[in-house]
Amino acid sequence: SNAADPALQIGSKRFTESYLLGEILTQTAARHTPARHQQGLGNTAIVFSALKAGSIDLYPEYLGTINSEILKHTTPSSFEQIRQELAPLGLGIAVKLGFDNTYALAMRGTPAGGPTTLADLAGMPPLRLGLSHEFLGRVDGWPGLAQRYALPQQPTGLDHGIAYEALMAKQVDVIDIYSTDAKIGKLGLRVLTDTDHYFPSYEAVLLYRLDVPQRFPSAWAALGQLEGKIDNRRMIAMNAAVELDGQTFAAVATQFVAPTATAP
Ligand code: PBE
Repeated sequence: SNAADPALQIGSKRFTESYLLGEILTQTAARHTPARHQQGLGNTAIVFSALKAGSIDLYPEYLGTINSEILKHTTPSSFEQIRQELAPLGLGIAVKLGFDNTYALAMRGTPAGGPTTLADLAGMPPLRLGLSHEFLGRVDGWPGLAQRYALPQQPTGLDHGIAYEALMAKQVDVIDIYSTDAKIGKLGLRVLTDTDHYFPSYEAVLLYRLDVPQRFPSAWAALGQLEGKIDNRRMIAMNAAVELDGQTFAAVATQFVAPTATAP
């Protein structure tokens, strides 16, 4: 509950997909109750703090991120275990949206030869890794990855928003990608196989304050209808509409929430 504004407060992190999902959730809720999108508040830690503090009521998050980055577990937990662990904090998870946005490392799609797995990077110390700031410090990020695959490189930090540009400009050779990013396919990147299954699954869910269903019952029911409605293909296509076609977050979200027929 936000003292300054009685509307349902929805947050998002600072990358395309999170903005888009925040907008979809806000437009969905706004059909039933006043709702406000606090866009791109920051990284996971910042948006989660806003949730705990009550300055936002809910935001889209990923199960692997909740387990690793928020709860700091080094081994996977089930949906039910995570739900139970969040309850004493006055928080809950619900509404699996239907897609999984995992981390991976990727390189320019050279025609043939070169590394194809994360393990292959171990034998290539000169490769320049440019990794997103949050990934560099996460429990499910670089330190554990380097240890798992005995990787010798010293990565530099970059903002995920410029990672693809830096890769294609050959400023770096390897970046971390989010598997639903539209540019992976567009640029024909080579995604390195995680043969050891280092990365957990990152199914998208709503992370919310437990009083939301009582405070905003009809909006909450509408948000529940989003369960299973966004599969990986759909999410990639919506990310592409913003990142490759230059559409606004609001327009892409509206097309999802209240689709209008497209001209033949
Ligand atoms: N992810 C993968 C990260 C970024 C990329 C979506 C799980 C996260 O926001 O937690």
